[in-house]
Amino acid sequence: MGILRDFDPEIADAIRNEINRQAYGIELIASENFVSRPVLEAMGSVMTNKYAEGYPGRRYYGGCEFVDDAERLARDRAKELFGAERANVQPHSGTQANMAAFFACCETGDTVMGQALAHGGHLSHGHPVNFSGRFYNVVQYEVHPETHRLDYNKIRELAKENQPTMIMCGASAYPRTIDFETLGGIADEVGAKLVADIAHIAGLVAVGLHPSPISHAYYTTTTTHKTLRGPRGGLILTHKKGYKTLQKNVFPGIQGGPLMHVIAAKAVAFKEALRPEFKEYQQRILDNAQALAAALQNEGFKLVTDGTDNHLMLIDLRSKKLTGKDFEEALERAGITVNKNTVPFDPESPFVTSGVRVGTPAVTTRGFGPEEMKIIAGWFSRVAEAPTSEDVAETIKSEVKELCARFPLYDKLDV
Ligand code: DSN
Repeated sequence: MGILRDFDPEIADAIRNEINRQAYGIELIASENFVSRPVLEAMGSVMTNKYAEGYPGRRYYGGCEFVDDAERLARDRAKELFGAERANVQPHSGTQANMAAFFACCETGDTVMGQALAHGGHLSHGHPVNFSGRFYNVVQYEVHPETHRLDYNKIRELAKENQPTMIMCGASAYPRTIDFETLGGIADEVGAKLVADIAHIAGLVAVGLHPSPISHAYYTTTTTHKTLRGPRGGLILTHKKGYKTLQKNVFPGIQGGPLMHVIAAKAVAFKEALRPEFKEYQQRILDNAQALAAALQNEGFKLVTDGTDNHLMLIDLRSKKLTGKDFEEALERAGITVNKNTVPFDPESPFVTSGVRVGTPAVTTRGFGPEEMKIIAGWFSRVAEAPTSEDVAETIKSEVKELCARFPLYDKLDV
């Protein structure tokens, strides 16, 4: 490159520092991943220059021939990947995808149900500070007080009592398999539309390693950048019946011009996900999650629900006399990135929390396997024993750097 560095060395420095942070640190944020070079190239392409309000063949701007090609490819590949009849690839993010689904299913003021954020749900599933909690009458469901798993009987009871127009299911911090078939049955029983947000587990769903909601949900929403390992963005899948309403609620309902460079990159990511190697990659994510969960438990860490079925786990740090905030900061000093996260029925605030969330998609992408998971669990233990020790942090940071150097991320990437 060099062109950016010549013009704007400050931004070039920020990007170079981020390249190095990603290359020499351990990324365990469950919602993050590293895209491939083809995805990166498509995202950094001239398609960013193009306005294309509307849909392929029906745009409000001229010159859309080639962005139409990209959007058609993205849609077709998304449909094939998830076995869906229709796809809308324009949502800028997961929250925008959910907003479009809300608008397509409900009128403002309607009653909707969603999983509480503090119990593993998401802001856009009805949290009071989000549009979803402000525009609708929200009934939030929680996990079971003892098992910390979804309690489908309780969800059914709440649905019967409240008669929601829509039930939003899916999670951003739930380590167990979600039973979309049962949730679809509950929605049918009360005449509600089921929206399944599979942002976290989309890669697993795409390859059949987590049950798919496609045939049970009216709309399935997702991001494209988590387990799916594509560019940052959103996607909605549906059947013929729900499509027309969905289209107009994405554009012009909640968005203007689509991000065509991102849509092109989504198409590239879907092509990658359709290859047999992607299923092997998703299986390795699961194998690593199992290995990391077991190794953390061997080190005396308590996991919410005592394990995981998917790519993430929640560590309850109360037995270690640590808060999520302190542990997140201590790990960061040692070159390991996680995010603090509430655990079910957490006595601490969301800014402090009693837990951290840990996921394996990113480390799996760079080639780590079960042996590296054991090493990571050992580092967690050493940091938890001496969270304020600069010596411990420095020593582990150099060990982290050494391990990362053996698993290079991007070849010759610099600015
Ligand atoms: N912020 C994302 C996550 O970390 O799960 C969800 O939007």
